[in-house]
Amino acid sequence: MRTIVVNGTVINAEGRVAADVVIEGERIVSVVPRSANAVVPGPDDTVIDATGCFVIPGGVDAHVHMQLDTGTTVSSDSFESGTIAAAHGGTTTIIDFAEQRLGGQVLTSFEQRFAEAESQCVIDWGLHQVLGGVDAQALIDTRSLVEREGVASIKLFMAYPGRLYSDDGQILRALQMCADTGMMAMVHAENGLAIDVLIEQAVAAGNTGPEFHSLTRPPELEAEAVHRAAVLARVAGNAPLYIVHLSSSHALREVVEARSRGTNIFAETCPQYLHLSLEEHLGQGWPNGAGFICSTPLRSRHDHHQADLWEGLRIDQLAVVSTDHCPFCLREQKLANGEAFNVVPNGIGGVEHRMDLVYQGVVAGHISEERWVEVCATAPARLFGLGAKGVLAQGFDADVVIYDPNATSVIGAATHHMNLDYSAYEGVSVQGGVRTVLSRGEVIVNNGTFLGRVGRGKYLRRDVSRHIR
Ligand code: DUC
Ligand code: ZN
Ligand code: ZN
Repeated sequence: MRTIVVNGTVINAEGRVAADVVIEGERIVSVVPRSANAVVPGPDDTVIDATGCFVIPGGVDAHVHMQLDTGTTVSSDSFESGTIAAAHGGTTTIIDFAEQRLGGQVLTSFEQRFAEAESQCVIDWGLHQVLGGVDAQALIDTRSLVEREGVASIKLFMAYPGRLYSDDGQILRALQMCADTGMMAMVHAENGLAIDVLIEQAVAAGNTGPEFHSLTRPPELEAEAVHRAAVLARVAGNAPLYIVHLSSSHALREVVEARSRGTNIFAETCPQYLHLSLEEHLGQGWPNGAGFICSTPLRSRHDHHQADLWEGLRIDQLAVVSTDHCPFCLREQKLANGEAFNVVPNGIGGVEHRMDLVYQGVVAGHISEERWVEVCATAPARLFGLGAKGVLAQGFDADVVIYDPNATSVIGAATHHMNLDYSAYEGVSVQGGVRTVLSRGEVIVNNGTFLGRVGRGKYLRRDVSRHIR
């Protein structure tokens, strides 16, 4: 018995074709152009009509934080609710993080996180390994994770001194390991020591409104950290380097400069930096401004950051759009410690709306449909060693999204599926929308109804990517 998606326009990163997609079990067995011999469904075949729609690979969100324990609170989406929301939005793979903290064990942190996710995910999932305390044992253990658990990427922090921060020496050692193994080093690039001084000074001066979250994390300190990370990656032997949540023109320029020197550097941006701004959103004052506190922060709309990021996506200066989904409810969590920017947990929820929000860049003429597919699915799959994801072609997993370019909707907390009492995108009108989502051949969402099963998501062992050298 087969499932055949007929009459749609199949869009891959490489191009588009009027074609039918034939699925057997969990895999795509053929993509048949309709100019060739028509696919004739058999009596046992399930036929899904995609007339008027795009047929695209399921989205791959390479940066999410489900039920992340910050020490004072836990991000509000569980692996269950967060992956159901992702599925509604056309994302069929997430990569979350196991987090080793200072003094903690890498392998224990991986096992704990694995156990949390395993029984809950409704879509396929993987884990990056955060190193919050780089020492000799942590590096030995992390090296072993590639073979042992299929973990092909680490994450390091240049921000958050005293918590997750690594100094330059620690970063260099970790990058040397990445150069040696081929693991991808994801880096939160902000100069955390300088930022902490600015935060202390702002608080001492009584400047505690939400906008000071952004004003104490200026784009220059993001760019400086990107530059430093790139230099360290080169010195380490050209380690594969991936800058997470890049938010500013300044940081983008450093990525471009480093690439021109042959640095093995990639970067992602996130929907919040493409759509939201310091003035309109973070600058709303209390309580709503708290909902826009995330790091890296939202940038000023007066400074061309958004235009530069869209252009960077168009011309492949930026490789990926991930969400950095890290939701906290507004009243019970964001504001639990009071109204001061420095006590608000950092993060925005958006795993459900990434495909739609990036598609608005297609509607506005910033990027093509092919590039939309590439930055949301194909590129993250390639960069993070997901060989069966991100492409609609024979042999790939049948993660297939039927996307109606003529659908319209308005984003809002009343209708979204995330476990979050507000939406950073409340009231945003969206053109285009997900109609049907298949994960490994199984319809898990159809016309807004979730049809999957909790725990059906498969852990994805990843290999070091062949595409990053
Ligand atoms: N960085 C992340 O990548 N996620 C949440 C908060 C942060 O600072
Ligand atoms: Zn970060
Ligand atoms: Zn993150």
